[in-house]
Amino acid sequence: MSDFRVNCHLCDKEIIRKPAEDGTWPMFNLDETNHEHLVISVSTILSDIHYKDNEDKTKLIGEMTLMELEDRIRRLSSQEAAMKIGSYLHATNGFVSRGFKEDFIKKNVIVSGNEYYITGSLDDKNEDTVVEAKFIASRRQLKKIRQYAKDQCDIYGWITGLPKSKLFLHIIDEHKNEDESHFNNIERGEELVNNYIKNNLR
Ligand SMILES: [Mn+2]
Ligand SMILES: [Zn+2]
Repeated sequence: MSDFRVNCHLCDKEIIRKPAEDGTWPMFNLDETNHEHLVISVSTILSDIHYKDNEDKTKLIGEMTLMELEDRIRRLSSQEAAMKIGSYLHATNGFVSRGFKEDFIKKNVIVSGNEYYITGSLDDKNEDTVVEAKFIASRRQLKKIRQYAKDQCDIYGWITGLPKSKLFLHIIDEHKNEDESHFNNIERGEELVNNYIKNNLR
């Protein structure tokens, strides 16, 4: 079995990675004890803020619980296809991924004695500006997605220290952009992260 020494992409400590039978690559300390972090992606935090519903998931809808029904819909509508459309639209508009190393951002935070790594991926940046592109089906969704993007940039600002953002907001069915400049509210970004952790984890 091949295994190799790398630096942890989160804490930078030297670790060993080896393939597991399920195809994943778990991380180990040099003494081969598990090397693990608590990781929260920025998109998890944003979905919690913008797409949370408070419905009881055990409620029966016909034969199925709401949770089973949502699961089935998700499988049918293919999350993967949705992600590919997103990458395609980003790429055709010049937001080509520059690779994991350039796009990946992270910051650790300690809340009630636990360390969490908050991770994200930038569409682009220049010296003092985060660039976030959104492809919006129609104008009806503009207001909601703009607020989502601003929250996202506030958190990215907190992670990177970059003071400004450029929102590239493209409305697909009008072939029109509603771009906007934004000053990252870094304190607010930090507050969104801390609130998510306090409300969802312990
Ligand atoms: Mn984007
Ligand atoms: Zn680590």
